[in-house]
Amino acid sequence: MTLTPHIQRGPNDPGLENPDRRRLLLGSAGAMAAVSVLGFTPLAKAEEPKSLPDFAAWKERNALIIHSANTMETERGAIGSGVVTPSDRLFVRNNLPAPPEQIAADPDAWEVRIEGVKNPKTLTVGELKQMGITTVASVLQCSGNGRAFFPHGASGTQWSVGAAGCVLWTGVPLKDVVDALGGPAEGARYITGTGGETLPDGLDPKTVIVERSVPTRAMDSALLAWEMNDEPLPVTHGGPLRMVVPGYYGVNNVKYVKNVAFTESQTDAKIQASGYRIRDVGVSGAPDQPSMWEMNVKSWVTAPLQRGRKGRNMIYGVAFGGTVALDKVEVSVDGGESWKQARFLGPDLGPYAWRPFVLAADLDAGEHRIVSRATDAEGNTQPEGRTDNERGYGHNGWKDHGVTVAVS
Ligand SMILES: Nc1nc2c(c(=O)[nH]1)N[C@H]1C(S)=C(S)[C@@H](COP(=O)(O)O)O[C@H]1N2
Ligand SMILES: [Mo]
Repeated sequence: MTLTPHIQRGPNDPGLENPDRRRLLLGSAGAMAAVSVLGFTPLAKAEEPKSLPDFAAWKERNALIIHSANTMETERGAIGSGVVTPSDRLFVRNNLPAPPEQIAADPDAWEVRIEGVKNPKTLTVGELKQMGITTVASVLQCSGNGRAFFPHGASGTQWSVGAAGCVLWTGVPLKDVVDALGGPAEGARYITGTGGETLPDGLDPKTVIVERSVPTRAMDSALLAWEMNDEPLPVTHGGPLRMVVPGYYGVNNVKYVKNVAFTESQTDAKIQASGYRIRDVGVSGAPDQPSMWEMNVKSWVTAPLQRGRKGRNMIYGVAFGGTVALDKVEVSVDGGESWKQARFLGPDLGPYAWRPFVLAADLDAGEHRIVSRATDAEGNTQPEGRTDNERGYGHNGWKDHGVTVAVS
């Protein structure tokens, strides 16, 4: 692309003779200025090298894209062929500043209040550990994963594919806890979990608190987890205790959970009432719109991403069905004209886990658009397109998630 013919130059403009040189001299700020002359709004300031925030300093810097101090995304190429996402590569997303590390100094002493059951009770993690235990592999994915592909410029973190990972969660089945406390109270329709952050002063708590309600149909799979990937759950990911709702979008997996209540209605916290709701572009969030609960079927290619060699190429990716097991994944190396079924790789860790897949494909020299399309066991297949919506949630269209690879 050449900007030259469109730039309106003044007589003293240093770029008069050579616009490329002008851009070099001014760096990216100059390039931005040139772009805005064309009528585009620059998306971001010049890229500065960012470092990990303190609460996530233990993460693998090179595997992450740092969007902000509260939002870090896994690089598309950092997933590899693994079933389980290494903890130090997993994305991070905080709506509020993370609580201090000290909350996990004595993890067994952390308390959670269980309400809306026959016998409400406050329990420590130490006590929970005596009530039952299970390990579940589940995909943790932010509702806005794929937001960057929406052309209307949905506000929020511009996640591509990396606000997701597959994690082993260990803890007590919520059902075991509820049964021990006499079962849910009459009329309970939702499970409402409250995050343990200290709320900022001077703001209405309802507008900032992380409190989420999910339907009681999630009770049989939900757990209160104290371990992630076989290690004590780090505060970064919700330690000492997290409510995990397998197959549900990230936001429902409440970190540092301090209250779990069986309720007749959904919480009126903003994050539930108007946040995380699917609505048309330009429309405000409201309680009657669909809430981000069960995830939909989705997949994406993780390698190759840019370049391939003429001949045989191993194409890798990951796929999952949300709360439904996967049936198959197909891959196309011609942008969706023709498809071949990929092979699942590694052990099947259950319906909530993702499945890495691989397809060996012979590629001719030239550009290839590589896309993948997953189908779950109930016959739901990823659509080709996306459903535009105000906040850019739930994108599982296969077309946008493809990669263009130059083969030589
Ligand atoms: N207490 C609490 N729980 C929370 C959040 C939060 O800010 N506070 N963020 C939610 C959102 S929007 C997502 S996507 C996931 C991110 O989990 P992670 O940071 O462990 O990757 O946590 C969810 N649970
Ligand atoms: Mo999220």
